[in-house]
Amino acid sequence: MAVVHSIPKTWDIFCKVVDNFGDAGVCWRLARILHREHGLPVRLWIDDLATLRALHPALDAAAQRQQVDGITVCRWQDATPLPDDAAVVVEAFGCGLPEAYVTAMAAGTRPPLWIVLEYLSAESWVDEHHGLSSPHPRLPLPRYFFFPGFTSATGGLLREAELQSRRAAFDAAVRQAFWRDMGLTDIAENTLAVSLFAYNDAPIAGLLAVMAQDAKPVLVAVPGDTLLPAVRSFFGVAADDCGPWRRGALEVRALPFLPQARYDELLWACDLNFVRGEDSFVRAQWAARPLVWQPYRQDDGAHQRKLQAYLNRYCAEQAPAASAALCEFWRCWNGAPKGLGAAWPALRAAQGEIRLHAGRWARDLASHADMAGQLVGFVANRVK
Ligand code: TRH
Repeated sequence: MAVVHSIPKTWDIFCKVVDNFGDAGVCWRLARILHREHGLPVRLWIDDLATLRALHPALDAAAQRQQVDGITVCRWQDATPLPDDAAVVVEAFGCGLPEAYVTAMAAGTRPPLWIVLEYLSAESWVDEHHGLSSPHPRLPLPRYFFFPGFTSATGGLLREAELQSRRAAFDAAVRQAFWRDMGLTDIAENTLAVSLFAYNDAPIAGLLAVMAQDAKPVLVAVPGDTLLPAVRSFFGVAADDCGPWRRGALEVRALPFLPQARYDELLWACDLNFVRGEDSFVRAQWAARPLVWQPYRQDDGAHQRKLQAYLNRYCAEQAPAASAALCEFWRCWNGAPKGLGAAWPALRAAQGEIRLHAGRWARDLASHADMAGQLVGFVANRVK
């Protein structure tokens, strides 16, 4: 009688949270898409369940192993053994793999395919490096770089299949209901709604000061508590003051840190989104709304190169005046805060054109294959 071997196909994703939410945010999103849209069994090994829980509150931060939305979420352990069914292992952002797991991979006859998932960048060198093999220095293990990115030569961007329909269904009535849920019932018709997510070295006081001078009402929603000390200091209120805070045209509201899916809704509800790092940056692009990005600071200044490379792509097809206003504002936000006083009115004046462009940009990006789908295809071509 023929022996039928079941083909192993489980994906192991390894994630170490360096700081902030981006590492967990990207890995969780990838895990969910692989499972929901490609039917793959996925295990997410993560060393910081509390951070993941902020993104997905249904998670138990104390559990060693749990099943959430079809994903097996495991606490990272250095002694993690290699499960029999592992077919693909994704090492997120160069976090390394547990030594025991790697040793077992090398000893096995059919080691899982090892993918090193890299950070997102719009720099042109990414096109040449995406998909390159990266042999392990000591062990005979096949390993490949996978770079997300903005061109068809890269691995693309994470995008759920239902994202566009969810966004399209977010009409004026749903938007109003969203604001109501956030405790805001009285937003005037001509208000500029802004979401503010940034690192705490961003020039928050400078931004709030220019917004307070605006000719129209500006509502700034701040999710999470990172920026609240700077906001309170701008308004001169005590550390336990929860707002809302008002000055001139400006009103600032503190929001809780939202679950990942609700954060999308905040981006869709706003006219302008300040975002940072990697995942919120991508989501703001899918929101098809004007955005201002603060890249994650790196000691060697690599973040400034990333910023410029992105602006070069983003502004290439934009009307020159709008492009100049946007670039100047991003430059001020990322290191030249004295210029914000002039850059804000210029940004406001170009807002209509910048919004149209944001829609075109999102449509153009959506014409590229999404990252999870590309990753599945990449693996299928190598695992026979
Ligand atoms: O938190 P971040 O600054 O993460 C960063 C970057 O990923 C950076 O590249 C990396 O080196 C560093 O971490 C270690 O920003 P990012 O990438 O936007 O991740 C934030 C996540 O949090 C994203 O998934 C969106 C989510 N989020 C919510 O779910 N709710 C919220 O209310 C907010 C503000 C964000």
